[in-house]
Amino acid sequence: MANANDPIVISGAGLWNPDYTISNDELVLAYNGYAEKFNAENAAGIEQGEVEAKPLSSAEFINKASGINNRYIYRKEGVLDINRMRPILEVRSNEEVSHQAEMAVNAAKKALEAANKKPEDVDVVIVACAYTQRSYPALAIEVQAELGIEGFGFDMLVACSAATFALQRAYEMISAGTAKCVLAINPELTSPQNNWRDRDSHFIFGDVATATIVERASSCQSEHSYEILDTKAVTSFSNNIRSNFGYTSYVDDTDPYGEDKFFIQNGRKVFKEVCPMAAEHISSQIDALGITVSDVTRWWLHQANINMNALIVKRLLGRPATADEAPIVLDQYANTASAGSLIAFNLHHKDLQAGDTGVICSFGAGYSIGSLVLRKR
Ligand code: CO8
Repeated sequence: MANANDPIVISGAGLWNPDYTISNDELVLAYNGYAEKFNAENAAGIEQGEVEAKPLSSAEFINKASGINNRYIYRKEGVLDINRMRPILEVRSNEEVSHQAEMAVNAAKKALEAANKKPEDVDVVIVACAYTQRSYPALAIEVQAELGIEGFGFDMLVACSAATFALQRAYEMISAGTAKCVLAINPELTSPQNNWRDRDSHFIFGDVATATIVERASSCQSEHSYEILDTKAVTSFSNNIRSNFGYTSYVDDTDPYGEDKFFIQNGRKVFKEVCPMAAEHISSQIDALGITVSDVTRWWLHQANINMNALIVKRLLGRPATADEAPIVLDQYANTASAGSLIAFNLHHKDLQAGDTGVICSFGAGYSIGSLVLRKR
């Protein structure tokens, strides 16, 4: 149960960046090389109207439409090869740690260190992200074994809201007494699901891993901790962001690598529909807590599009937010699915003073929106 004398806190956060990056210029050079080759090879079909020509991309468009300039990538090899246009992930045996579990462990170690915790202090591991590289055994159980954690672990998928929904689960388990210390991890390996041959979406995603420790204040030994004042989640079905790839793809008698199996979206509709939903979600949550927008020092928002973030905070504040109030990380990280708001949290929380209030909010496919209101201790 929530206990005013012993609140539930976020006591540590970790961020792990992959070794490689791809700038917009590199990305556009490769995509345009691929498109020009495709158009040359299909010149006759294009001429006769049987094949659609591939349009060219531009770094200027990407920056203006999304605010993205760069993205981290887990494996760069293959992505910029115009004859491949997808990363090469070396196959690992069952005895080796899987790629996504490795990303998760890297971020988890940083969160444990920030929270001043040892693996034996943790009793639940949640791996929450947009995709898991296999169905079972759960990645969380592999991570548990890698770190030597006792207790239990499970995976959960809620696209861009996976991280905030996992933090809500962590809060509720601690509140119910079924867990004492939860490690929630978001290994966002988006690059295998990104359609690098699609001009409209090839620039959107990046890879990263974040992790967070949630526990009671009474066990917290961290320099920076945040009382969780409230959590809120909502979902509302929409076909505007989809990936149809799944375990039935093999038996569908359709192309398991067809266009609809990648990330696909109607970006304009998403923009128009999700911005008001997210702003309303947050404002009603903080209203219910008796907090006003001017009481909020920091907005750690999901990072999909810079114009979306600007619009949402403008709706909330009635004026544009400063970079300090609503930090942007997507210029360097791109859209990292559920990890975006937690990258912003990781990089921009230590300067808050005791008593300062902040809001973490994610929004995306589903549609789904998840948010937490925090107060620095
Ligand atoms: N270069 C040059 N021109 C381009 C390019 C490009 N790369 N792409 C599009 N254009 C053209 C279009 O064809 C169009 O031309 P025309 O006007 O002649 O038709 C013009 O530029 C304008 O295109 P858009 O209308 O599409 O441009 P927008 O201004 O709407 O910007 C965005 C496009 C950036 C996609 C924008 O709509 C957006 O960001 N929307 C919100 C998207 C969003 O938040 N989506 C959430 C997705 S993430 C999620 O929820 C879960 C995903 C899980 C992980 C997935 C991992 C892979």
